[in-house]
Order: sequence, then C-alpha cells, then structure tokens
Amino acid sequence: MPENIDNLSINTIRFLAVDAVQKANCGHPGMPMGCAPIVHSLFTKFMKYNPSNPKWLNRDRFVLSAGHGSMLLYSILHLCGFDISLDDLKKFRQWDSITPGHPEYGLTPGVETTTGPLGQGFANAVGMAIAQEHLASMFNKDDYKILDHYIYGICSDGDLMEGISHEAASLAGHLKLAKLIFFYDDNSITIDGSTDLSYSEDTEKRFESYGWQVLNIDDVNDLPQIEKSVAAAQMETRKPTLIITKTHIGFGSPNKQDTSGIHGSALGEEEVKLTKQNLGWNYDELFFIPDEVKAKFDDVVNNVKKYEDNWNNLFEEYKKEFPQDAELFLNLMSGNTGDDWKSSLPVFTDYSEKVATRSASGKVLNSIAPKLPALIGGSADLAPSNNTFLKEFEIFSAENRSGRNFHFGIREHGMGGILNGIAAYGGIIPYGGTFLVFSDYMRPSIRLAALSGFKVIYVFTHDSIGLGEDGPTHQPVEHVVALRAIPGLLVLRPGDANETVKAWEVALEHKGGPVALILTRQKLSVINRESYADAEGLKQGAYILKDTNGKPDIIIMASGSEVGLSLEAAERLDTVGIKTRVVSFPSMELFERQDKAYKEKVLPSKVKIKLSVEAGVTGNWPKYTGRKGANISIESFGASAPVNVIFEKYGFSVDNIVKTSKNLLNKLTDECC
Ligand SMILES: Cc1ncc(C[n+]2csc(CCOP(=O)(O)OP(=O)(O)O)c2C)c(N)n1
Repeated sequence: MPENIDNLSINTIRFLAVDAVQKANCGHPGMPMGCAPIVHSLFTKFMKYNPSNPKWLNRDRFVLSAGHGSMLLYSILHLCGFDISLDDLKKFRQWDSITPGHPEYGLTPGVETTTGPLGQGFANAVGMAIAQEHLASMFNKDDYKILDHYIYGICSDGDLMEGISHEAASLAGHLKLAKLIFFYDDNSITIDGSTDLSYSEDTEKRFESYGWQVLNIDDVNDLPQIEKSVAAAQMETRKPTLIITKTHIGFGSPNKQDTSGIHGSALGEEEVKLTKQNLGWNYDELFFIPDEVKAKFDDVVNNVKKYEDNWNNLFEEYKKEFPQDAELFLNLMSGNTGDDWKSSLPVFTDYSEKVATRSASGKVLNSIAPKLPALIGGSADLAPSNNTFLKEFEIFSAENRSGRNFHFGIREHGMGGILNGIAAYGGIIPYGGTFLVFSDYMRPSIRLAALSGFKVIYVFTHDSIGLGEDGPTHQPVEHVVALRAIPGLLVLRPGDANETVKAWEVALEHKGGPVALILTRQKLSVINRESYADAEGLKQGAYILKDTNGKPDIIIMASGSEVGLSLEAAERLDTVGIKTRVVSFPSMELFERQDKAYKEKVLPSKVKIKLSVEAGVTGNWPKYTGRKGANISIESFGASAPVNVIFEKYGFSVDNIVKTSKNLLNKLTDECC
C-alpha cells in the first residue's frame, strides 16, 4: 500500500486502538482495525462538527452502533481535537476514565449515544433522524436551514442480526429518513466464527425492500470508493442509505486478520509487532502520532470550525427575522419547556365518575399538548388503547414531518431505541405507549434510557390482571416490580384520575432519566379529594390518603387500581373500630427520595401492622410492610375472566383486604397474650 498521509492517518487510528487494547489487555481491536478508513473519511472529509463545542446544535451526528469497537471512536475523536487526551486513551477501560469499554452518553465528548448492546445504536440513529426532521419542519425557513445535517453510523453483523435493527430499519425506510447514512461493517466474522454459521440472508435485498438506498464498497481501503458512496448517499433525498462495506476484521494482523480471535482480545505483544511491521508502521513508541498526522488533523480541526461559525452567523440573522421561533428553538434544545402547560392540566372533580387511568392520561396529554410543543410521541399500534393520540395534531410521516403523532407500528423494541435517539437528539420529550406486558419487548432500550439519563416517558396501560378477558398472556404480573428493578427508572402507578394528572406533571418535570407511567385499562372511581387527601401527595411517592384519629391499628398501602379498594376496606374496618390509615403508594422511587422524617410520618415504625395491596408479584413491598405485615399480591400468572371475577378470585376485593387486615391484627393480639 503506498504510504501517503491518508494511509498514515488511518494506521494511526488503527494503532491507537491496538495499543490501547493491548495496554488494557482487553477490548476489541479487530473492528477498529477494519473500519479505520471509514471514520477517517467521515471525520476528515465529510462531517461538520466543532470539537470545542461538541453539542453544537447543527453538527453531524456519528453513531458507532457496534459499540464494542469503542477505541475506533475514541481514537478519531482524539485526533479531531475533542477533549479526549492521549492519557485518556491510555486509560481505556480503567476506573474513572472517560474511555470506558463501550461508549457512554454524557461521559465522553463526541459520544452521541450509549452503544454496546447490539442494534440499539442503529435504532437510536433512526430516532435522531426523526428528531431532526420534526424540528427542522418546525424551525427551518426557506433561507434558513438551521437544522440541516446528517446522521452517520457504523453497524456490524451483530447489529444487523438483532431484531431491533430490523424494526428500526423498516420504519426508517417507510419514513424516508434520507439524512441517515449507515456503513455496514461487512467482515463476515462474529464471535463464534464466520457469519456463515448463522446469517445467510441477502442484506442488500432486505434493506432495498425496506426502502433504503443500498450501495456497495468492495474494499474499505479504497478511499475514493468511500467518498463516492458518501456523496451518493448525500444526494439521495428520499431514502436512508446503507453502504455495505467489505472490511477485514483485524486488518493487517498477519496471523489474526479475518478470524474471530481478533474480535475481542488484545493481539498480544508479538502480534502487535508483526502487525506494525506488516503495515509499515515504523515507530517503536506506543500511542504514537506522527507529526505529519498531527499537522493534518490540526488542519482538519481548523477547517471544521468554520461550519459552526457560519451557522452562528446564520442563526443571528434568523433571530432577527424570526425572534419568537429562535427563542422557542433555543428553549426546546436546552430542555426548557416553561410552565405554561401546567395551567392546562385537567382536574377531575366529579367524584361520581369512574375513569380508567389510561383515559385520564389521554385527557392530560390532549389538554397540555397545545402548550407543550416539545411533547411528541405515539404508540406501538395501540394508540386507541393507550390513549396516546394527540387529537389536535397530525401524524408524523414521510410527507408530513410536522406531525406530532407517531405510528411506530408493532415494533416495541424499535420504538424503545428510537425514543432514546429522539431524546439524545434533544428538543423533544418523546413518549411511547404499549401494553405493560409488552414492556418486556423493549426492556433493553428502557434500561439504556435509564443508564443514559434520557428523558423518555413510557405510557404502559393494561397494567394488571384487571385487564380481564385477554387472559394471562396479556396480564402483566411481574412487570411493575421488574421495572422498579431498573436503576434510574422512575415508575409511577397512579391510583385514580387526579393522581394520573400529577403523575404526568412529575414525569414532565423529571430530570435525569426515563419515567414509566403504569395505567389501568379498567375504570376506577375518582377518589373524593374533599374527603381524602389531595393528589398532590403523589409527588412524594407515597402519602397518607386517609387517616385516623391517633395511632392507626393498621396501615394499608396500595398502588394503582388497588388504592380505591383499600379505601373502601379501610372505611369498613373503621366501622368495626379498627383504626385504619390508607397510604397511596404510586412510586417507590419517589418515596425513597424523601427524608427520614417524612417516611416515618407516613409509615411510623411503631405501627407494626402494615399491609400492601398490589396486583402483581410482591417484589420490594416487605421492605415497607415489615416483619409483622403482609402482602396481598399475585405469585402466579393471571387467568382469562372478566375483571370483577378475576380480581375477586385473586384476592383483590374489599372483603379480602378486610379479612386479611383482621387476621393480621388477631395474630398480633395472640402473640402479645
Ligand atoms: C445484544 C447483544 N448481544 C450480544 C452481545 C455480545 N457481542 C458483542 S460483539 C458480538 C458480535 C460480534 O460480531 P460483529 O457484530 O460482526 O462484530 P465484529 O466481530 O465484526 O467486530 C456479540 C455477540 C452484545 N454486545 N449485544
């Protein structure tokens, strides 16, 4: 291979990755060695960014969906002047470094999203492309394309095998997201060996049938081919582009190239030497960057800065001509949605009414949406059931980018990844709905939203056996507890319509992570807030809804549809002289944030008898009900039957709550005497 500055730069990227993996003695050198020419071309010849301001709003995004190749990303970001030092590269995978094993959003400048679980980054990029299209439709004017950039990415065999990428690619083609340009690192190797073992479809035809433009590069080291392909991808205005690129995993390694052995292990010192020799890398120093390469990247950095300067000038003019749009744009992009929407929150005052919390949620959404332009979302084909449709607004489509209603299709996992990408892009508070039982289909994306701190709101309806006749396949039993187990996810299960209003308020104001709203299919009584405490208490996670004079004999705590039942049971217990407090407990996470005094006030330790009532597995409830308490829960799957029957049969009845309470009190009396 002739030695020129491009090849030298590409080898620099390769050997920064190789040296970092070797130093850490773990990591994935093969992918960076194969794909170095791709990032080199993108970052030096095509992409617009400002390393000194990695959050510049109109930057091109780059998503390394094959996150195991993280050193590829860190190396190119370092060379392109992002705030990642050579020392940071030397601390690859070490405690407290900004160069972790897989790229993490918010930790490393230039890392647009957290990747590693294969397929997620691909779906995130689709979300970013959607976000750009929507915001561009809101803010771009004929002479002012203030959002006008590309979303580039690299995906691997693993990414394209995973179901989530199928879902996201299908939707991206349908929506004609032409700003999306993905390279497919087609190296025919995965961990188990050759892709022949498990992957034989025609990826090109698959993507063509999704509605993508598909281009081919038969040798990744042929830089003009890369450049021609990117230019062709940019020219295509109606289709996303997949550039299937033949690469060699571990390119240059005499003994390991094209083998799975180089996917996820350091080369070993001897093989590093041989590889350097083989590629004509004549430097002994590790983490070495030749002067010519430094000079070249200095030029690149100087050159790319003009893009933001130009954009700043454009935006100054925009501000003058469209001051209100400019203000709204900046507010949205900085996550400032103001308070205006709060005055539109509904209040449910007809206490004779019965309202499913999913319906209350739909009412909230439709009441506030006109004043909250950041709020856009949809459902995985359950909009009428999830009540997620914004009636005054149109549908987002290939023809109408300003629509605020998404039809994700029956693609929960894709939806989860896309919502994360929209949140990562900024300017939008995305929400997505499905039945709670299908939260499992998108759980990996929910976990990543929590890990990344993305503000995504999930509208999970049909939240228990209370959905009735659809039976155990559709009745979530373990899901609320399973969601509570995800660190950083706020789970809210409101007990009536007014708590649902407060739950949305909390969700919209919540910072630092996703929120899951757990809502009923069945109608619930609207709790009389003149007789009982205000729903504002939801904000503390748990609050005294109904109290007694003096020390309670028993505290019943419940969430969601079980709150109303518990209130009725408490009234009955009161009539027989059992002083009963009811604590509405919509969110364990919020309650855990309260101070000790508040927790003690709501759940005094001197009250020994505490009963939880929640139509799902017991999970964490014993933490609150204590040694002498009890839990009315479900430890099996549900059953197909009308809601009243199934609730009764599973013990979620006023009678059973009363009976269980009395038994607990009797047991305590027996123990005492
Ligand atoms: C969802 C998910 N499953 C499994 C893994 C573990 N894993 C990491 S890379 C990989 C496959 C490697 O093959 P490929 O995607 O072709 O990457 P390459 O070997 O070419 O670097 C697997 C199974 C993962 N990261 N994510």
